[in-house]
Amino acid sequence: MEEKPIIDKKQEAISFLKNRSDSEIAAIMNDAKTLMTYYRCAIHEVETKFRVLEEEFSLSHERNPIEGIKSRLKSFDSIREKLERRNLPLTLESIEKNLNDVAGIRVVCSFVDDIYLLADCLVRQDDVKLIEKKDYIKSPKPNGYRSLHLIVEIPIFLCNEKKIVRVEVQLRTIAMESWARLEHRMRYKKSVDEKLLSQTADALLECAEISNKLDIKMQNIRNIIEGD
Ligand code: 0O2
Repeated sequence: MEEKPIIDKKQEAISFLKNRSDSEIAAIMNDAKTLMTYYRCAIHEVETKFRVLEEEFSLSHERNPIEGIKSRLKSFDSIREKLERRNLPLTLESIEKNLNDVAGIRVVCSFVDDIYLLADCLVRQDDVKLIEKKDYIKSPKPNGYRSLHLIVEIPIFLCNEKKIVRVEVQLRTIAMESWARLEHRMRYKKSVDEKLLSQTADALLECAEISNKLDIKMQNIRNIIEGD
């Protein structure tokens, strides 16, 4: 079967579409819209799961492990960039097969223990299938990045079918979140020169170590208060 490209500004897509009829183009666009809708529905499903856990924890444990939940659908530009970087085809089939993070949920927690607790509660649910777990808390990235990443598959129920959709879940503490946001902003700041970038990389690594110590101290304080 011929694979269809996603619609974006790229030359390949333009030349692919050049000889197509209006109805063929409309069908391709419709397929892209449908796929994105599935990812959006999957985000709702996973977000609801965390909201339910949040309700349960505040009811039965009188505490709330969740400080905030954010979700995002990967933009076509970043989808294209990731596929190109990996030399993968720019098609809807390729997106579904090769990209795990088109639908993304980020859960910000109060304490490191809460991250593992919530991750465990999620993957134990019988409609959730854990595909991959990357623990950048136990093994931080060389630049200091910490977070727990889960790739899960969940079903979304449509009128006449059930679709299995992949979602990337990132769980982190407030300290990890503020570090990652700053690092992300620095990385995409084009006006910063090479020398300054390398200096900020060292400073960021130091900040990551401080933020790790902060998380450990905060966790210890909570353990003392709660008598763990
Ligand atoms: P955006 O804008 O957040 O979407 P995979 O996704 O498993 O196929 P990848 O991309 O190597 O392969 O996965 P990884 O390392 O788990 O990272 C995925 C996402 O984690 C990134 O998405 C970021 O959101 C976040 N992340 C990973 N490393 C870093 C880091 O060093 N700094 C910051 N700030 N975030 C990081 P995207 O697609 O890069 O971006």
